Amino acid sequence: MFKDITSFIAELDRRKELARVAEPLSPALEISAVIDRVSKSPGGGPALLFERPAGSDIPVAANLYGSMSRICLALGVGDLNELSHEIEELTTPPMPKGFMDALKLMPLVNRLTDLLPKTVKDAPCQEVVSIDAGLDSLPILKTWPDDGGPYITLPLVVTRDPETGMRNIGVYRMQVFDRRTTGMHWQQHKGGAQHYRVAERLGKRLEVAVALGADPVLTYCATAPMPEGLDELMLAGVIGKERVELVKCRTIDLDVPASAQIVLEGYVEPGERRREGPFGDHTGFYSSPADFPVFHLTCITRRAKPVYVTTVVGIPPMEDFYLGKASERVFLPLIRKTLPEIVDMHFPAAGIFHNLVLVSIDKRYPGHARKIMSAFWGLGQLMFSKCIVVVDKDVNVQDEAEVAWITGTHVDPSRDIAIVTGPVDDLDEAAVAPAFGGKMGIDATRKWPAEGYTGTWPGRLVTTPAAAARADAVWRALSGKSSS
Ligand SMILES: Cc1cc2nc3c(=O)[nH]c(=O)nc-3n(C[C@H](O)[C@H](O)[C@H](O)COP(=O)(O)O)c2cc1C
Ligand SMILES: [Mn+2]
Repeated sequence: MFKDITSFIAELDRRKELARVAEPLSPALEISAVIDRVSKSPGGGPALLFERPAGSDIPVAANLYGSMSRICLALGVGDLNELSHEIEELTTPPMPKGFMDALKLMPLVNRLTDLLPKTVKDAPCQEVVSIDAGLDSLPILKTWPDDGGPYITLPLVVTRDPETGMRNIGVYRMQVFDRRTTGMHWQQHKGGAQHYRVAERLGKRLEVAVALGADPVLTYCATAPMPEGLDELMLAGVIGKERVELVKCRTIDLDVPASAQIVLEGYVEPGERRREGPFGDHTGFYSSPADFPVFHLTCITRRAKPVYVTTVVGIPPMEDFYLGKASERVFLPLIRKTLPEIVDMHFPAAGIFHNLVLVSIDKRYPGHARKIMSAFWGLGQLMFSKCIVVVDKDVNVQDEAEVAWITGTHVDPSRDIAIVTGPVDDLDEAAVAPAFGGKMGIDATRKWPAEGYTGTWPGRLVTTPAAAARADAVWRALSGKSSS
């Protein structure tokens, strides 16, 4: 696994998956326009290293995870389905049938020790420590023309619950207000916001550490929708197959990933809010300005020669689609622990994760599709699922055209649509009220008599095996002729 971003970038370079941009480009709009253009090329384009951002001697890396091959490389798998298999194996250990058999489980037990991070004394991220450095020393991008300012778009924001001490790491954008303060855009449903809620109730300052350019596994894990109270570092230990190394911050009482390129140390005060936004968001539209807590910088620590790692969100597909795809594969086996009837699920890029969720199930009883919808609406960040389409297990949900075809042919809207109201994504500007609105489920499974269906469900068109074999032979002959 890659110990840091520097070694990941070197490997991308070796594999010819890195494009170096030597042209001096402005962090205000120019660099992000290139990133957007490249992300839209087939397969997501190459990773990018801007060697000469105007006004800074720190290079800017972007689109590092923005392709199937790079997200796989980052997470140490050949195919994202391997992640599902690994997690399935780890969470379903076989029952040993005796002592010798139990010994065979040792490798599994060893892997459990990777769950706990360890603290180191010397860390690359603290080669340079500056108490009075400002954010103006970093090439932070302004990504879209009407943005409220420059934004740190891929920060790993570390906090601790002031009461329980539980750690959380999440990616929440930070708008630069001036060289020592930023916005802290943790939405109300997220882990960081919960810690802040507790701090405000206690009337206490909440310390915050922000890691920029942490190693690839950790970066992904910070975006993962871990259940509240479960440390993202545990997931990083599982996927990275080694303990995450942490180092103590210099001005606050928090630990940060030792592998980071740059660390921002600071705090948010209870009761303080400031207008944040607008921001060109991953919805493909500008998010409206709103009030969010304020991050005060106390110290910047960094490598002697750091790289500034960033991402640009915008009209899909962008880099975040691949991070989301990894979560889809990581959480599938975990969701199946309580919903074993789920066969597969898919979040199309155009649905920006939660706007469109396609699920296939092994239907066992009347109303089963609706049970799955209710379960999703009650399960962590899946509560944001705006439209859930449930199909039978013989439908391949990874094939969006197949799902559209099946939905069109299997649904009577007067019978098969469920509408509910509840919490919706903070970024949903169409909702009836902020963070509150409607959600729709479409039952596109074959309906049963027990569900009131009185007809005979029509059979799917398939020819006989004999005719198919004849067709194969004829087709081979035909294509042989045309190619010679
Ligand atoms: C590039 C990127 C930017 C993100 N920006 C934000 C953000 O500004 N605010 C937010 O609440 N979530 C944002 N997210 C989503 C969170 O990182 C994600 O929901 C994560 O699971 C939160 O972790 P938590 O459950 O520990 O809060 C972003 C995700 C990505 C990939
Ligand atoms: Mn969390």
